[in-house]
Amino acid sequence: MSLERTLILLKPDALQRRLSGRILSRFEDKGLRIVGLKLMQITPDLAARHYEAHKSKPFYPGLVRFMTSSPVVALCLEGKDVIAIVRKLVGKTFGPEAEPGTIRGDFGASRSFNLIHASDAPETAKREIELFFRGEELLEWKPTDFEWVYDVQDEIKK
Ligand code: FUP
Repeated sequence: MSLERTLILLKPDALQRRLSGRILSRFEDKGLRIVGLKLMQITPDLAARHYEAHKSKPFYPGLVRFMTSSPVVALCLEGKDVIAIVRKLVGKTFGPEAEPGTIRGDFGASRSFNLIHASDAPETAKREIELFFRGEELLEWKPTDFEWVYDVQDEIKK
């Protein structure tokens, strides 16, 4: 089974609104494995590197101001198809458009304070994880229910 990793940020509004525990529970409830987790203050330099693709957009200065305004929780999750699974749990970019049942759909009503970031592809996940975590901060471990979360029947049959 090939596993991938993804970078998630609980943004300043998630912490200011004391939603981090409930958002973290969504990922644990789904059976995803936490391999890295920390509270941190994003510097303007780190925000610029993380959002370099948006540098020329009109919302960029406000986005950097928001992301550096108070602490965030950085989270690295590992699992099979974890990037796509997490994007589905997170929902569409803007709260008013995100489906109920998703994190942004359930907790967000803003078009700029949207609670959470999640990597959108394997290449961006690798780049973003390296921006936010040192190698030794990511731990290898196997939850005891791993075979129950990921049905291994298909692999046994092979
Ligand atoms: P997403 O992948 O859903 O996080 O969204 P994008 O990569 O398109 O945008 C990154 C962040 O820029 C969003 F989380 C919010 C912010 N943004 C705005 O504030 N205004 C916009 O019009 C678009 C994005």
